[in-house]
Amino acid sequence: MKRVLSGVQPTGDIHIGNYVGAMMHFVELQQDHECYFCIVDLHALTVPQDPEELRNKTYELAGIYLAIGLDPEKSTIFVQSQVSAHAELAWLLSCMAYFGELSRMTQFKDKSKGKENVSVGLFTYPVLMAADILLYQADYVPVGNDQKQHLELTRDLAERFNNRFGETFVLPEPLIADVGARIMSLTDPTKKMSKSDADENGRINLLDSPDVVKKKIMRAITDSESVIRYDPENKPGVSNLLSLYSVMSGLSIPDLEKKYEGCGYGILKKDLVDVVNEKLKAIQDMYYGFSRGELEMILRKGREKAEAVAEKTLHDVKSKMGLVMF
Ligand code: AQP
Repeated sequence: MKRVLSGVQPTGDIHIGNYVGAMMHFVELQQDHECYFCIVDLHALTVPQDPEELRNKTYELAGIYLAIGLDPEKSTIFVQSQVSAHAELAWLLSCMAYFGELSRMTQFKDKSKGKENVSVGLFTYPVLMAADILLYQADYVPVGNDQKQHLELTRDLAERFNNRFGETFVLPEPLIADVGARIMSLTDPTKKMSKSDADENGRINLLDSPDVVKKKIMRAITDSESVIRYDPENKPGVSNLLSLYSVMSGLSIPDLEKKYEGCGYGILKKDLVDVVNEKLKAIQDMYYGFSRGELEMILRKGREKAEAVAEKTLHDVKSKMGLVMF
């Protein structure tokens, strides 16, 4: 069975972009793949976090993983920092990664722009991500479009290691959806929907109430043409709504264009509110049913399963690199 690994940071509010770009695919993949899904709290530390908030968000994300349909009997769900092999392999790989290649990562450039004290962790973030993936010998990594460059770096590092020390790592392939891999902000459809965007109205959070969802979608930026057509370059706002609608409803974009031919944006938005709220209700009904004790039990089991696989890879890597093993 092919292996899958992916992770989400327990920061901010998990939004519909995270869901349609990555998380909803986790649920499909667990049916016929050996899946590992982690809560990447070490990645969250690359920018300042409030300790109590980070812990709460970690439990929240565990609950969301289960609420969207991840089944702990099928998928291994765990917290990254609880499997120390992630940090260890990240160090070993960082000794093989080049300063120049990390400097070219666009996410680092975006997140460090204009900031004075940028952590070294933010710079080496993609190496930790490579360690997450390579430890589990993952064949596939379902991610949103923004992670494509990091995946390429992961493959480069794996290849470099294999060439120098012999076949060790599987070269992972990104799984990036055709529709929904880059959901844009509702208030500025030229930038991606993001947890760290100060403008709350730009994103729909998975735990938003129906009224809040309605307000955000009805206020979403469109254009003055009033024609419902998928054209991301000239009509980024409407195209973004169509992408969301398509992924959430299962209807294709051409079908939606046909359905709303001659209609105004208001009708499209109103229907999208219903589609989104129906989906979020199902997630929220599940989410609020888990106790912290139940979540801890699932995460503890996940840690044990993940650790067994990760330790095996780490042992092999250390031995090949010439570290003393006894
Ligand atoms: N707007 C998006 N559209 C589609 N997919 C997206 N992802 C993120 N934003 C979008 C995908 O969600 C997964 C989890 O993301 P993450 O927690 O690792 O952090 P991120 O990519 O940095 O996401 P955010 O929401 O933009 O957070 P901040 O603001 O903290 O940077 C990933 O697979 C990602 O591709």
